[in-house]
Amino acid sequence: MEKVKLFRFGEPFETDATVVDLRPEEEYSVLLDKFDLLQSDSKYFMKYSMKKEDIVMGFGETVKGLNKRGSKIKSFCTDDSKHLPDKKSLYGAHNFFIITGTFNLGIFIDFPGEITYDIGFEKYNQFNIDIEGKNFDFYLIEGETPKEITETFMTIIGQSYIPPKWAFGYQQSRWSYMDKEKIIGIGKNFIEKNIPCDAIYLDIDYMENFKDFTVDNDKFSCFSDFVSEMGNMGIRLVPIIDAGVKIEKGYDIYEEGIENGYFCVDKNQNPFVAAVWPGHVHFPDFINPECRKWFGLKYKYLTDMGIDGFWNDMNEPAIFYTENTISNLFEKIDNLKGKELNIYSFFDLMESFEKVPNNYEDYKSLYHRIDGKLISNKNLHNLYGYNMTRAAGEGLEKIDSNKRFLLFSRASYIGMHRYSGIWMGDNHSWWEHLLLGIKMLPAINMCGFLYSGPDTGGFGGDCNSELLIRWNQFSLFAPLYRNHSALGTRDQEPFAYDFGTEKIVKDIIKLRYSLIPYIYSEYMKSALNGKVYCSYLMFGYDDERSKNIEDQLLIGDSIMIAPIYKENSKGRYVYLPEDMIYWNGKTSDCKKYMFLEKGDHYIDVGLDETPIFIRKNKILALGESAQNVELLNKKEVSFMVFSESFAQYKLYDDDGMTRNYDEEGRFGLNLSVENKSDRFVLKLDRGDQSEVEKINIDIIDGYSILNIILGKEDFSKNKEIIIFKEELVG
Ligand code: MIG
Repeated sequence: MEKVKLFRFGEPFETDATVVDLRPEEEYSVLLDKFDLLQSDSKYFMKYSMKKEDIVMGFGETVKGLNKRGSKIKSFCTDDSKHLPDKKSLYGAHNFFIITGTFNLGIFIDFPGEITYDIGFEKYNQFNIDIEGKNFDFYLIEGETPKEITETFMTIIGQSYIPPKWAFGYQQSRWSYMDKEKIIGIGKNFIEKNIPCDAIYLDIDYMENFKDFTVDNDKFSCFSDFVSEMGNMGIRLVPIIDAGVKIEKGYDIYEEGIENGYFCVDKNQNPFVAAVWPGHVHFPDFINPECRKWFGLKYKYLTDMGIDGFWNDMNEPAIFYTENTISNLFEKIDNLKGKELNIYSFFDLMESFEKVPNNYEDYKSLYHRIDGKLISNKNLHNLYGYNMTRAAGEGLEKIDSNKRFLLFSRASYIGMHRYSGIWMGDNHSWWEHLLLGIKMLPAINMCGFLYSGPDTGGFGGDCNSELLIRWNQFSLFAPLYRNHSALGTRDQEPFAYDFGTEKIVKDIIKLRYSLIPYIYSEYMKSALNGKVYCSYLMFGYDDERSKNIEDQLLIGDSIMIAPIYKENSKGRYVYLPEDMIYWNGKTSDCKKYMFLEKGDHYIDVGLDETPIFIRKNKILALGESAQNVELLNKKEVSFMVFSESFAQYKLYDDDGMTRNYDEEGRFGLNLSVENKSDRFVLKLDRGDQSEVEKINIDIIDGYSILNIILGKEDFSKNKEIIIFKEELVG
């Protein structure tokens, strides 16, 4: 931990973002060497002069690319469904970033209130940090590379959330699956059309009047039977839980919350009232551990009926309106009625509408009760969604301590990554948002959230066939691979288009299932060893070009991807920092491998091709696709090997359900392939609980492919298998 220095300012609120106990530095000189520090009565300001070559990266969920220079970012969890290029805040608040240039430095500001970062927006070289408070922890993390810094950071924030293996399957969602017949029909479609699918989502429509932990008895009658009926099809249901609790006499969650004082309050200590989906609601005070315990165990209502996954929504917390904001608006309208509006009063009126939801004044007047004191939400704002999801995570652990549940949240703060994943919120069916997801996933990974992904196809707006195809070709590499769309938009399931589109999307989903051995293995090794699963090229290469590339990503350790994100593209340019093997992602017919030398290339990419690059001296593992994760054939595995001199792969596996992670490699398989002038030397080591019986190896040696099939008899420990090139070629 010598690489991490903690500078403590005032008396910070305990966020539990980190898991190690560091002694704060006594001297601030190391910090003051880098930053100018200014303060007012209520705030701190930090200033850093950027050098020309400095790149500022990280910050998790933002609308920006790899390098945040030129941006303004506000760390304040916000529900805003228009992710336009100049949006300063999205749903998460992730205060970890790295400055890399003349030196490398990681910074984490553990402060749950608002922080504004001006990263050369006002002035080209000036990086200003405005912290809306005086109590926070400031971490400086040293390291040789951004990768090393990120990994050190991950050791201080603790192990990332691990979902069940089925959560790596394809998932179908839509806001407006109005009744169970609709969902059964969707499920049947997947089965009949042989499109793999592991889960269908229940959006707010399944609830009775949008009340948490209720089920609409009309449209979703006999709920547990419905859950098992879907289960028999191999499809799990994942219901949504919202932050606001409906105010309704007799509704148990409301009554218990009131009785025990679990709700956030206003300045007079009355439960704070806001309006969201259910109408008027109170917000549970998740900062209070008692409230967390109570709310977390409520998930049992649904787990008892067979549910084993959840998504937590609206937990920034999102507010449609309060009495305060809505009456201000009405007053304004009343005052203007009958008068002639000039341009100023007209636009002022228009803007007044926009100020109604998620108004900062509302967060200021929303209070948490902590140790008998009232603390405004504005000071702890970014902890709200985190603690709702922590409540769920801790509750689910109490409900079944050894079971893995699927859990992800919309709002987040670092620390929550130990309990769940996040999805990227309400994106749009725009090509720009396909690219945005590509740029965002590695930044989110850097902040500890390994389980993440975009709404594939886009949430808002209508998605056309080509966009759906290209989006799936990217999302298939994201840990969370979910197609989701909004009420009122066109249907977006793979079969809602023409037959050609359906066929292509189906093959992409099948490619995902083929790659699950690798995706799961890489995810698990990353989570268990404190590494990222998905990263920018610079995490693997130190050349100058790689430092600035954000539209090609490393997925796990063995492959690079270069998704197509422009409409009507027939291909794209890629930069290869080293020799690689290109594979077009086809598993059966038209499977194409190509040896590509280090440097720049233009690759043709047909609509049905998914560009995948096997890195030098790396091995990609894969298997056959299946209807769902449980049905994947564990007896056979394939490897694509690019061994220029020596390549090794450790295929991780485990039971996928319990928390008994396989640290010993019992379920795994190790393969190494040494490339000597006249022969390949293979070594294989199979864990004693591995079910693999047959191994299919493609050694891609420059322009030729050697195919080798190994059976059980070849598995004996430390046995070398020698294959002479002469025998095989020709
Ligand atoms: O105000 O539950 O981001 O995924 O479909 C919208 C309805 C509320 C926002 C979520 C979205 C979800 C939608 N929710």
